[in-house]
Amino acid sequence: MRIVGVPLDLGADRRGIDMGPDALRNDGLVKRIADLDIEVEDTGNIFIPRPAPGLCKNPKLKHYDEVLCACKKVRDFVSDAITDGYFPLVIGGDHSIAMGTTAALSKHYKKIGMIWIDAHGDFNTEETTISGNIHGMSFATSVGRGTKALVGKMGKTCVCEENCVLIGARDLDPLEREALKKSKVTVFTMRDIDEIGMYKVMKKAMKIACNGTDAIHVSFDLDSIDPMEAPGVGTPVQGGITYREAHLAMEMISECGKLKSLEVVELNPILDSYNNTGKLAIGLITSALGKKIF
Ligand code: B3U
Ligand code: MN
Ligand code: MN
Repeated sequence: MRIVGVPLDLGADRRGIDMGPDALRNDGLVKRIADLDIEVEDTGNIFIPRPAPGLCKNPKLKHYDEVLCACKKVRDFVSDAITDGYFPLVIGGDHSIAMGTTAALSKHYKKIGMIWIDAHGDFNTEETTISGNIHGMSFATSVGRGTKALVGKMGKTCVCEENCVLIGARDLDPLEREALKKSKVTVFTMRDIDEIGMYKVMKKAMKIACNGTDAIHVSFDLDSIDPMEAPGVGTPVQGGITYREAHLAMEMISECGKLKSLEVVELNPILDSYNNTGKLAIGLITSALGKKIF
């Protein structure tokens, strides 16, 4: 297992998320993984230069050059990890980094399924976005949709839309919602989780993501969890999944045997209380890596 830290906050256009990777290390991430008898190599953080002060070139694609440059570095680090035989764990950082991770996976696998756990859809494009923040466009980009300025910029994508699942959604922009409806992505909103429970949602999700694919990527946005339990995130949204539901999801993913990479994003230590969100994130990572209660 190789840890790639990405202290990027420019895709969210707000400070704090850049401290996510170091907060996770400070809370004992490496030791907790090593305790599972997994060999861990921490490559430290990718260097992210601060943007030059001045006018924003395109308010619909904020910090475009810097985010793209960072994602290309993520792609190369993650791809090297896979080439060297490691399981990549990418710790963010804002969710735009998924564009780099999925581009890396696409160099190594032919047909990739993806489970995107998030309060948001991240399915915006330059045309549909309200905020102009690129972290709200990374899912769409990873399946090859939308903005020309982003799609294909990191190489071709082998993430197959019909093998993609969004879980935990409760805050979609109007046009983003339409785009998701038109896509082949399966969406399990909070209502679905309320109605049928996380166990059944995950059973269905795993079936979709595993169907004919040779790898599964899990992209976990910590804002999917209810802010009462995970307050330390960039964009908290009420009414999220519980600590227990999140663990169950990760345990079920770990058992499928196809998980080839994991990223955990949007931790904002400044807004956290007693490091609870960071500790929760580490617990979820260990569950995904096979930690069993009994
Ligand atoms: N959909 C909104 C909000 C958002 C997306 N991702 C996060 N927030 N974390 C947007 O900015 O595109
Ligand atoms: Mn997200
Ligand atoms: Mn989110």
